Amino acid sequence: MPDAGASKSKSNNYDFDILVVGGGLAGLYSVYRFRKMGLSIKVLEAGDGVGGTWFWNRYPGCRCDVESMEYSYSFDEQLQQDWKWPERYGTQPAILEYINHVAERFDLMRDVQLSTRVTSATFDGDAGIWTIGTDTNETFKAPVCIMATGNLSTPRKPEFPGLETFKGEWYHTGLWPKEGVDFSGKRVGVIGTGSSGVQMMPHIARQAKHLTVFQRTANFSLPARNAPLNPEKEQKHKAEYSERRKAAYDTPFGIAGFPPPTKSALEATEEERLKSYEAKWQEGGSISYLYAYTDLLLNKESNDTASEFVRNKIRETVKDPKTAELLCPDNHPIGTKRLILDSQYYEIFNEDHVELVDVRSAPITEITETGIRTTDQHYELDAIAFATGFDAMTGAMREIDIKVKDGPSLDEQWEAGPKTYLGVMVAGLPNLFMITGPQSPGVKSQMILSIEWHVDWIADCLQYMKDKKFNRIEAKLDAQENWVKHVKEVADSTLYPLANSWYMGVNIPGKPKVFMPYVGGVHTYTKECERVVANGYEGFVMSKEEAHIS
Ligand code: N01
Repeated sequence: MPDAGASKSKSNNYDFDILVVGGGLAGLYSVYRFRKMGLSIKVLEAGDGVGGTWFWNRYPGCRCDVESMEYSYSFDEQLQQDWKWPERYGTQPAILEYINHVAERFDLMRDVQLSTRVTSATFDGDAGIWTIGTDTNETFKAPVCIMATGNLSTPRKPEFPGLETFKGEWYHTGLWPKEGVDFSGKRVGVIGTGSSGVQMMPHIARQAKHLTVFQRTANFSLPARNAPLNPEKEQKHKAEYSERRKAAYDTPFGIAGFPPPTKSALEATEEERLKSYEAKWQEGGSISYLYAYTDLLLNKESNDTASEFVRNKIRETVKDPKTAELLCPDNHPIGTKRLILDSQYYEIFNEDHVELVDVRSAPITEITETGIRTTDQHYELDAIAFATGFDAMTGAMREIDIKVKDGPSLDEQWEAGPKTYLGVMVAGLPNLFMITGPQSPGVKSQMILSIEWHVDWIADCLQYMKDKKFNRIEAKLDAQENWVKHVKEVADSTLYPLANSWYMGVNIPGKPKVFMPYVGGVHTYTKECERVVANGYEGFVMSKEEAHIS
């Protein structure tokens, strides 16, 4: 751990105390947190603006599925009191505006270099230094490197033959043009019915002459019931902010305010269940619904009751019975893929100009000059929007050539699936931390809470090392093996592995089928992190190497 300000000395062989890859919510909070410790830091960000997910995903209708009062930083009381969210769920522009406000308010941008994609990170064990290479042909050196690369930051479109011949326009939700897209009067095809596709389609349906929805897997979606933020609720929430933020760490998803369920769905009568599901359906929001009973994500029979309730809602909403049946998910329990929140998604299928195409029974074979061909038919299109998701959780890190000099790359190490200790470090990669890495609760939690937890945890760890005069930390292999095993055991005790989800890596051809997030809950995870610290950073080796501090 370098001394504060030491990096400014010419005698040191590095440029910054800490290098951070990624200028999203995690990178920005890192600047705030580590700067407060007196450390020099540089964030390298590929985009020409900060915000990560909220910078890139500009598709129409993009909105967060966690309520705005929750989905925000907690590190500054005045910030959370001052900021006014217009709606229950933040839109992409509203969230990006908030992120830019935070960056400006805390003067974070002076430590961020934009338009710089990190391509490599190499640790020289003798010097104790990470060297980062970029697509701008620059190199940066620091003893500590933090991967704040995000979990859903590597957009992927399937390799359909013929895309290059398509004469119309095409887009990916995760790389949407800043200036927006006008689909007025166009025949638009959307491939993919995950959160992005489902959120986007009602907006496209309003503009387009014709919308063709290419669906491979029907997903469960609940009404978001978005609305302007109720001023009384907002005031109450703000009065309780700090207690609510603390309480959130004692909950599975990192969000306070949802009383834990008390009984199994099978202990309730059918009448009770329907009443409960109906109330949750009317309330809107996914946690509330999945929290109706204790075992909706544990017991298939219980889950069936919640799944069938939603299927019946789809059947009630969509007038054409054949289309309704196609929209009813039939191959995974509700909640085992990210439960979607929508605004009037199912309703669009009652409109004459919206057509649902089942590409599970008749897959897409090619993209032609004028549209999309399936094994059944050709669809004439002027524009195609890929809502086909991301190489989630590991994609962004595996794209960077991360390694200890002359050692195997992280990409090679993770060939059979990611292996981490607590989702925060990888054995064999000293002084390299991850924010919300695989095998941490990140994507199964209120993301910003998990980000703040990791950054704070790393900051405390670096302070501890400094106090003890250590300058190198590494996860132990056996601690990592045990953690990976534990993460798998926890997942296997739930219904999650039953779905072909991006949590399992199944959406990317050739990616190993491994359940990647930790689903033991934020409350369990944070206690484990605290236990590890209380035991002197159990599972980590800290040492003092002579080389790099001159
Ligand atoms: O991506 P996805 P996403 N032929 O992977 C289909 C977060 N998020 O961008 O299921 C035909 O979920 C694929 O089909 P299948 C959120 O965590 C949050 O929508 O693999 N179809 C699927 O339907 C979310 O879970 C918010 O059979 C193909 C779709 O493309 C995550 O990001 C908003 C195909 C991809 O769905 C990812 O969501 C948006 C092919 N060859 C995103 N390949 C909110 O906060 C793929 N598909 C609300």
